[in-house]
Amino acid sequence: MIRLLAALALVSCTAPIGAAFTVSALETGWPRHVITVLTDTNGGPGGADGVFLYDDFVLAAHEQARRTTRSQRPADPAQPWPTLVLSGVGLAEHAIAVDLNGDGVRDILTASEDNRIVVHCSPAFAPATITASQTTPATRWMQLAWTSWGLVGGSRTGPGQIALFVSATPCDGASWSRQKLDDAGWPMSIAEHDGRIVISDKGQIQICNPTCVNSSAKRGFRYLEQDATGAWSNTMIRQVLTTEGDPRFLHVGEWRVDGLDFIGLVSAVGKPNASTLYTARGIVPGWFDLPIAPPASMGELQDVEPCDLTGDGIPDLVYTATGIGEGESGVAALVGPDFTERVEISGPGLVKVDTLACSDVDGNGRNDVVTTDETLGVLWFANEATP
Ligand SMILES: [Ca+2]
Ligand SMILES: [Ca+2]
Ligand SMILES: [Ca+2]
Repeated sequence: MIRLLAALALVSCTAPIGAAFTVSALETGWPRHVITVLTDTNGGPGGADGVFLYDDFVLAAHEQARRTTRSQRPADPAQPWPTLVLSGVGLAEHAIAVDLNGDGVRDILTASEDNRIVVHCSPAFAPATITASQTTPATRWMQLAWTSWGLVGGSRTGPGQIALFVSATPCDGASWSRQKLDDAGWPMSIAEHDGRIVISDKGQIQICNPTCVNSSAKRGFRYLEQDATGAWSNTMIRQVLTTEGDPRFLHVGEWRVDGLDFIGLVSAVGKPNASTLYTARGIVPGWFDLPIAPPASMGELQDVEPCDLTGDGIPDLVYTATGIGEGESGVAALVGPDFTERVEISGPGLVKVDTLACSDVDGNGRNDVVTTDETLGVLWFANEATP
């Protein structure tokens, strides 16, 4: 661990922030653009519970509006984004896009908290509920991932579960089968990496009927792995104690530091001990933590993602928050040596921000930030520094 920390420090110190990059103040933030805003079922402004970025479009799951949206990036992304609004999804929590029927157009799958996963196949995008997702007792599907094995869903309550769904005719909702792979508490993220299914789980004790399950043993980061016989095993990478906070959205990837390759997980940990857990393995056996203090003046941490904002090729860390207090930020970043220089992205005035994604939305050579606020809708913030 000491060697890794030294390696990180060495690389960070020898890589100055791009001269054209501007560190903005909390009062100002970056220019904000609206991608999609829906009216919720109470007539109020509707944000989204998750935003997911693809090559030239953004998916968002709008729980309060009971909709999933697919917004196409226009030539000028500061102009309105043409949006396909999909109904029949109920309490939409998460959506993914994958071409299921082989026509070259990505179809859309939505995880819904009212005990269903819904598929919308091109070209009509009519909703078809995957009947195998309608469990007894009911469960709340929170997360989806398209993997080498098929569709993996994660749910909470009922009790929660991690399940694999497969179908030879996936546009037919009745054709899918479900195989439970593991119990779950409150899945926040599911990702395939290196032949495994990696999960972040809040693991809260669930109110469920008829059986209540104390899922605290699932709190943290773990992976599921299939052996040669087809059986699935469950390995805890890093348990997160209640005294540490809640594991939130997880990002898993590989990166190179000082010429060495690492596999790493990064996740925000919410209250009480708000922190960033950068869990890595590489030059030493096993997994270990690289805790990083998050940006000051934010609400409760929700997401953190490695993303190069400064243009030097070295990932910076971008954060979102919920429970944002007056004068606090909802989106901010840490850049520079050892992630110590704070960059304001949203400015104050946001309420509850969810997942984030990085992409050069406007093509100016710098990564921008796409996210959603509960009241302002699906947004992107322009990184206007010139490369
Ligand atoms: Ca398709
Ligand atoms: Ca950078
Ligand atoms: Ca840009």
